[in-house]
Amino acid sequence: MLNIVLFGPPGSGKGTQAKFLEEKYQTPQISTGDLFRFNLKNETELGALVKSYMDKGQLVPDEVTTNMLVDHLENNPNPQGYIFDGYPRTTSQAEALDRILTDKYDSEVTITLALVVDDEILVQRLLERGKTSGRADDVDETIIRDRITEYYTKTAIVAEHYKAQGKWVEIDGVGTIEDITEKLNAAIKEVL
Ligand code: B4P
Repeated sequence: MLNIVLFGPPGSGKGTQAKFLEEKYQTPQISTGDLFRFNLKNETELGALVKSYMDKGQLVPDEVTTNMLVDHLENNPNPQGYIFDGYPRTTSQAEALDRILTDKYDSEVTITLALVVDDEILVQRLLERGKTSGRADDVDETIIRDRITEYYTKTAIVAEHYKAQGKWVEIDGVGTIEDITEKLNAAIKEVL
């Protein structure tokens, strides 16, 4: 299996790049953000549960997020692997992903690609997306900054988990979308 973790702060280009990688490697993108938004849109029980967290730019509790991921994996088997976009976002999620891949697939994360982008560029990108995305968490600059703070307080530490496993590669996430895709592909080529 090729299991790629796309990592980075909100607006760093994870979702944007996942689409290209998905096509090239035939490994489906799993975006926990997209899965939550699907539940919000369809007014499911899970949607009602996560709405207040997402609207405020806070992380959804680990157990809720991991249970949703496990369900999604079970319903979408792909022996070739996956692109994890926006999961894990805490060390507890990173440990859960290791367990899930080992127990269910006798596999592991192949590589973690971390997109590095300056905070002010992140804010500008997300405000720009907010003009058309219809996402409540993209329109208010305070909420966007809260999401970035959540990243530094809860998510950035996940780097240590993957560095300890020798699976951490940082990629400059500023530049054209095509240039960044090329850099990601070059890093993946090293581990194939
Ligand atoms: P996500 O949906 O993951 O939101 P995101 O981080 O904003 O998206 P992404 O980072 O993929 O966007 P992209 O850069 O591609 O999460 C939303 C919320 O869901 C979280 O706040 C949390 O509440 C919840 N959640 C999700 N996963 C969770 C988890 N594991 N645990 C707990 N809670 C979780 O795109 C940003 C913009 O930049 C786009 O407009 C794009 O066009 C632009 N862009 C991309 N690359 C560019 C480039 N190179 N140059 C210029 N613009 C670029």
